[in-house]
Amino acid sequence: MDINDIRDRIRCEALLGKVMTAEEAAAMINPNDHIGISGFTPSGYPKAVPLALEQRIREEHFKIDLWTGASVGPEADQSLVECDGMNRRFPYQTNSVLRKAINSGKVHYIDMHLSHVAQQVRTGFFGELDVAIIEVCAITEDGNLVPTTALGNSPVYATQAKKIIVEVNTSQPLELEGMHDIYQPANPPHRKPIPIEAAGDRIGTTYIEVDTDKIVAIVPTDITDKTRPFAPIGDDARAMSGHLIEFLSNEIKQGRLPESLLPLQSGVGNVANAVISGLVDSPYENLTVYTEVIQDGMFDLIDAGKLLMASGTSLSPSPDGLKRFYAGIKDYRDKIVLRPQEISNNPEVIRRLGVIAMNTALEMDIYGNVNSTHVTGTKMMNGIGGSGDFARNGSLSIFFTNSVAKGGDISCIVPFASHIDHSEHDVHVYVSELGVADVRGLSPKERARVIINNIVHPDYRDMLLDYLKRAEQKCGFSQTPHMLDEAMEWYTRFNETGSMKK
Ligand code: 0RQ
Repeated sequence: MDINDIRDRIRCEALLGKVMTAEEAAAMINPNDHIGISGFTPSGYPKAVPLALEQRIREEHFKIDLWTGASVGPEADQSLVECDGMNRRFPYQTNSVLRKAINSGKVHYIDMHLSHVAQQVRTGFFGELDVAIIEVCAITEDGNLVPTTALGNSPVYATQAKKIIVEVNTSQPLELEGMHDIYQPANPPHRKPIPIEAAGDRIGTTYIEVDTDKIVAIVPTDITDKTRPFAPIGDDARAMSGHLIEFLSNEIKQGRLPESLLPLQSGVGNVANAVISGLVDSPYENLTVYTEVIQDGMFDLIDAGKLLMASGTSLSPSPDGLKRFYAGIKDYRDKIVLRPQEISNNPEVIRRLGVIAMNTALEMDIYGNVNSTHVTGTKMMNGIGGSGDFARNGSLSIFFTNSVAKGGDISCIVPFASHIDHSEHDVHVYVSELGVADVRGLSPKERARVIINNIVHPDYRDMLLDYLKRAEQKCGFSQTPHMLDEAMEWYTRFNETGSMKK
């Protein structure tokens, strides 16, 4: 691609002289640089410059630190690992090659709440930001940046970086302009209240304001977002969605929720997408969404006329969902607003709106502590992402989990969770394919019985009830009875025999 392909997208004449190839731009990056990129899920991330950087690293052998919004596509998260060029990475990832590098000690990974990143970058916890690489669909007359399918941490990276490389991506439609709402709060003690009172409120600009002197390169590209397909919606996910609807309908009946519910948040992954899709067949109308990722299920709700407004930081559809979004962008753009993740995941706003937070657990324990990140306690899966931002601050915090994993060899509800991301204090309701455990107002020992009886698989129910009863006797009915050695035996048994069953 050359300058003529993107002339209509660069409206600032003074910047036309900065157009160059990805290789020329990658040559401006130095060994050990801290690089902050746009992108959140495999959407809106730079592609051409990371691929050119990979080639340079293969020849020159050096490493960089990569800061992102959340997971990004393989052009960054896979390529820079395969050439052995990644030293440090935060705050979230989902790539299997990167995951392997993290779990074999090759990459330092900092797994953190997504709403925390911007302030920690501004305060300098991670050192200085050398380069920001930001994907845009256009540059305004004043040289400001119009983002694409994700916003993530782009505003803070563009503001903090010493130099900015811009990728102008012609595969991203110009109709994206106007969908973003960019607002950067000041650090304490100068922070003002964030004036969002409804999911669709707009409080900022539609572009990222930048110092144009810092733009050192503009790279044309047409490489597309590599979004990932969802698993087909199975019986278990359909059952969880049904349980959720029954639970929410009862909340409405009891007068605890309005008929249009409260703004919904739904996490990443197959289960979350399936649960949202299930709401299409629910009786609810005039729904709103205040979340971070907008997945296919939300397009289903918009098409069904049930969703008035969705606020997020990223479009995270399947490949077919992305095509559907592009084809219907004229209708979808008025119902979707994309914000920096510092705002989409902001505890102040989540509490004010009373968000219903819905996230997925890898495993949980009988008292309700949730592990979302570490497989059998030691190996990183993806990361906590935004689940903690929403779970702790939502007015209703719900976690979904299948009752078993790996064909029934693992019980997803165990005596003592091998790693804890969301404590018993953060969660109100647990849902598996078998039912709902509503533990609001219950003490730990009461809670454990409701969890075991309502959501544990029959193969493990008696084992867990037996554990609880013996732990109560042994600990004299203390607040949270445990037999720690025996709790850990569940993992030893799985590692030795391939199953948690006795
Ligand atoms: O493994 O892929 O090898 O088959 O975990 O499980 O059932 O497909 O679930 O796709 O919904 O992902 C928690 C990972 C769930 C996700 C997690 C194995 C299982 C399978 C995936 P295979 P499913 P999902 C905001 C919200 C944290 C971040 C978050 C996640 C694989 O939801 O990353 O919520 N959440 N962000 O077999 C061992 C167990 C297991 C297990 C399942 N108990 N032990 N393996 N698996 N249970 C969004 C953002 O921040 C962007």
